[in-house]
Amino acid sequence: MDLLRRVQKALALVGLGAALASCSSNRSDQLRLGAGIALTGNAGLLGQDARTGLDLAKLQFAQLQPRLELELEDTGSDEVGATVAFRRLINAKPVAILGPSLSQQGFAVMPMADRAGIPVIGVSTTAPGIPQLGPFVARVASPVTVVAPRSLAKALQLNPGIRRVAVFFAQDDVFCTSETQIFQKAIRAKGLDLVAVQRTSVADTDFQIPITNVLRSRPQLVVISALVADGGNLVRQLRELGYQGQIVAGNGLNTPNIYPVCQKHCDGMLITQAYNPSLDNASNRNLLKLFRRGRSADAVPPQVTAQAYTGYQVVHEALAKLKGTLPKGQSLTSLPLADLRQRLLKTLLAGTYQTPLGELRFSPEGEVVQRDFSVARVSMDADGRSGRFVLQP
Ligand code: 1QQ
Repeated sequence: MDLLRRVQKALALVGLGAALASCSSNRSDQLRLGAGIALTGNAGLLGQDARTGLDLAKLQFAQLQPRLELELEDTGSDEVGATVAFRRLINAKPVAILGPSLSQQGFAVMPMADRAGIPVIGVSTTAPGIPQLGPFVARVASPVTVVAPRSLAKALQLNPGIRRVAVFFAQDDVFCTSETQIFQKAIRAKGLDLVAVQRTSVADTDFQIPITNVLRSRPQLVVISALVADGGNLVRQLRELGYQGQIVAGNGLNTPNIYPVCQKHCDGMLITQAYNPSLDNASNRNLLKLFRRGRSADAVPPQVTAQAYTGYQVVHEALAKLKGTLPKGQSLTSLPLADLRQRLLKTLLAGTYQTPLGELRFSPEGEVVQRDFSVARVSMDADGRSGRFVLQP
């Protein structure tokens, strides 16, 4: 018997054992947290950022109660892969699930978790309608309705002469089709001329013909709603075919993993950010410290890394808070799982969180309420391989 047990036993004799037991590390409060993320396919470059965030959160919260065991499944980048991954995750009986990466997948699989009574928290699903998929659905990624217009406004502020705007959008991705609607509405609201609306596909790699068509309309600003691989190629080919105007990129291109795709041609793109690495709060300081281990001292996490970290953090904090409401000595795992999930959802939605994304809370529907956003300009180094997202004043 180790020393702690001896002391507990002795105290039990005088009725203090239960109190001490609840202060000591409680192994029975190990809970499973599922995550379904696109690690492969055309959103894999975004999903890798999410995996980094989950790995760092796992490190950050490893020593804190309750202990979370992360069960990560690769959803691929389509609905079929996401359905297989979510079936596995649901069978693993997690307390909650983070993900999936894409709204296109979310509309297919978040209702599965919802029907199973499992809180499911989107960490990068930004299309309108996600929180409304069911009572157990929430997200920490701010909706594109809030995010998209900011980069357009910044482009006009930096280039006040812009009148002629063209948009490209991937027609086979629900996030891209909703984002372009928001961009197009904002373009019209600002009295600009929408000179071309060009459909593409997330599977496209060659954009010569659509670009040639669009450039005939002589746009001064091109706004792109696509995912990383197709969007990055589109940016590169736009420049190679001679386009010199401003480019505004949507959230699907919001990762430094785009650098190898559009290389030096990524330079100058504007993208709204729901994460500001210079935010000075404890949670962001922890994230930066962990992220910089093994990287340069000024390395900054991508937005999706911060969002995935935040998803893990809010679940952990809500569980810890819930644990605090239980009678002394009772563990979370002593609750029936369905009850635990329901109480987690209620606690999660009622909380306010200090996260790397700033202060967050949720609407009763599970929509995230976030205050702070910025717009970044991509600045590529001379080698055309590395670069930075530079926040604009
Ligand atoms: C969505 C998104 C993705 C493009 C980000 C990973 O915002 O699908 O809703």
